[in-house]
Amino acid sequence: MFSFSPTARVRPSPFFEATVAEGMVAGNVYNRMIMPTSYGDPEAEYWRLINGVSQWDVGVERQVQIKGPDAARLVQILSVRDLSKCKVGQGKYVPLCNRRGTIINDPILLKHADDLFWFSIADSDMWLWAGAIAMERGLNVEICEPDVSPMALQGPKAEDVVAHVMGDWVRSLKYFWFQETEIAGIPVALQRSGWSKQGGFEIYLKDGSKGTQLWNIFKEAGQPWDIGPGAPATAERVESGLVSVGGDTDDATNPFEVRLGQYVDLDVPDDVIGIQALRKIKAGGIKRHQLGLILDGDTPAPMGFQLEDIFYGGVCVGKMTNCMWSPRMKANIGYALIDISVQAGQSVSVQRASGAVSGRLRELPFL
Ligand code: THG
Repeated sequence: MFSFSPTARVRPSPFFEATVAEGMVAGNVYNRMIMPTSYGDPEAEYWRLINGVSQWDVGVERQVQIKGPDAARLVQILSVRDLSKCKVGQGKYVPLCNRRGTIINDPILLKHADDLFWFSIADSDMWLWAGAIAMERGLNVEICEPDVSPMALQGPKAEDVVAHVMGDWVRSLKYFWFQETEIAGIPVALQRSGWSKQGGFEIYLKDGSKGTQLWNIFKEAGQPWDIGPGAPATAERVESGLVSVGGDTDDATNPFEVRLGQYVDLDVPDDVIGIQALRKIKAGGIKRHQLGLILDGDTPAPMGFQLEDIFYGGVCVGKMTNCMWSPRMKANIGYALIDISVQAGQSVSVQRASGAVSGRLRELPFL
């Protein structure tokens, strides 16, 4: 039984009751909310994501809404990716940086109208940041958190379930594009997105009083495809090379170091926060990079993780930022954020709580 003491500062997701009813046994704190992480059988939850369809409470992906005459300007000032070609109905993955070019969040931006945007944020307070920058720049915008909570359906069978509930039109929704609609009178936005590389959708619930009802509609509709509860799966996302900002990054990490350079457009206007620093960083050469690390041994690492030092030739060259048993690779894998001089193919030693473990570096993604 999962026990959680509600307080005004740790907000329950609208799907909380439904996930408790599903047998949620573990959770994590993300954006001052509880994110379910397990329903008691991590192995089954992993294979369901790889082969079937998995239903996730990702209400922790909070929305920061920016509205008003200067909304598009503010959104670009906050984003190091060029948004000038972003269309209404389109989503974009956008790194946000501070003035030093350090990545502080990596939301999906949803453009609802020329003057209305949502940042669907990762784990840091972008509401405060957006408000402070709007004030500093004298911009005419309203910033709020709307009543919006995403639920994800991920896995190769997610599309069949969503089409069964919502109609075959969902099959032609393009990657990261979204559509406002209703399900049994419940207002939602449906987007082809989600924090896995197994395909699927996110359903942004726009009425927090309807969480259990929406959850159960998909739970029931998904029975023929053997749907079941799950959560963003560390093993899958590491195999797939997805970045977790705040976990895989530290307070000096720039987007180039963690393979996000393709989402940085150095020719955006000079007033974009961090872009001048990123131009200098790029010109001066990147000092660290993110590689995959496969540890020796065939015993699954225990769940739970803290940063670990990586040694090469007896010298600490960086950190291992996550480590998880990969059921498909049959090895403990993770990411290394290390000095640029240490390269894929080389062997290193990781200082684990249980002692030193050797491993080999390689390029990401693993799979
Ligand atoms: N969905 C929604 N909001 C979110 C997340 C999400 N907010 C928090 C967090 N996840 C933001 N981080 C990411 C990181 C990676 C991706 C999405 C959100 C992602 N990346 C793909 C990749 O790297 O291969 C594709 C990026 C691209 O090509 O544009 O999907 O999951 N609503």
